Amino acid sequence: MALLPILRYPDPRLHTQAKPVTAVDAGIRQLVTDMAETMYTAPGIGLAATQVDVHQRVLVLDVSEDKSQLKAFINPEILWREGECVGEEGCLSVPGIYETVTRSERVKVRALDMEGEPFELEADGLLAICLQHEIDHLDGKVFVEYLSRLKLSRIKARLAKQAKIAV
Ligand code: GNR
Ligand code: NI
Repeated sequence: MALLPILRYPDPRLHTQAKPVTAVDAGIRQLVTDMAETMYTAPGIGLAATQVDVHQRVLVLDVSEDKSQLKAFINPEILWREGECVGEEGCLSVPGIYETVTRSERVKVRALDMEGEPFELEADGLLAICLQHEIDHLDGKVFVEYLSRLKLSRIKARLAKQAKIAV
């Protein structure tokens, strides 16, 4: 097991478009294991491979109360989306920043599991929000980029100040 370092916004590597996984092999299963450990330790409810500087379409999440529902999604695709919802989001790559984002309320996702088997999942609530947040990471998008330019420039200034204080 290994903890992986998480890239911090505005690291340009967070804007990398991740490539589809071609084979769900031992290397991918190890990546999923390490990402899960990194997510639980952070702690966070989701993590995309992009955030640990691996540019393959892999994400993990666990939105359960007791952290017992780890889910891995390899090559996730949104089949359809419906409705709109507004919620406060945070991101392990943008520490200490919480902002309201509008997302689809329900999504249906198809992905491969750890064995390389396809599955489909209809999600709403926090699971739907988290899936959209993580799939955005795989497409090189960070949630703060949905905000106004003014808000984003204020956030960048706050992050720059934080980075100076951090050792
Ligand atoms: O831990 C996380 N919490 C969270 C809260 C609201 C909406 C999305 C998230 S995902 C985030 C972990 C993370 O940065 N995943 O990419
Ligand atoms: Ni994030």
